[in-house]
Amino acid sequence: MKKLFIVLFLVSSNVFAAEISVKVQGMVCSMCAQGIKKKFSTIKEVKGIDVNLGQKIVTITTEEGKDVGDDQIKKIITEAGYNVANIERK
Ligand SMILES: [Cu+2]
Repeated sequence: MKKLFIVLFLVSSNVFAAEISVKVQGMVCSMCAQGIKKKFSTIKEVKGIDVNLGQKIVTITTEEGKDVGDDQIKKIITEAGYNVANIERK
């Protein structure tokens, strides 16, 4: 029974919350990271945002059943002064 709950939890967390990995060119320091985090945190569909400066990857976790479109992601990052190299969804 315990196993079933774990399986259900894993399935539901994968189906409803999307994780979007965005490769961003031009991020060099923690100020860049903070600026990007701030911009994304104002979007209601965004549950969490993580910036990996070493790999230049911004990971966006969305609220359950919500999505942030590629166009919107590109717009935010471009307006902040950076370039989107790649967007990957899991
Ligand atoms: Cu910077």
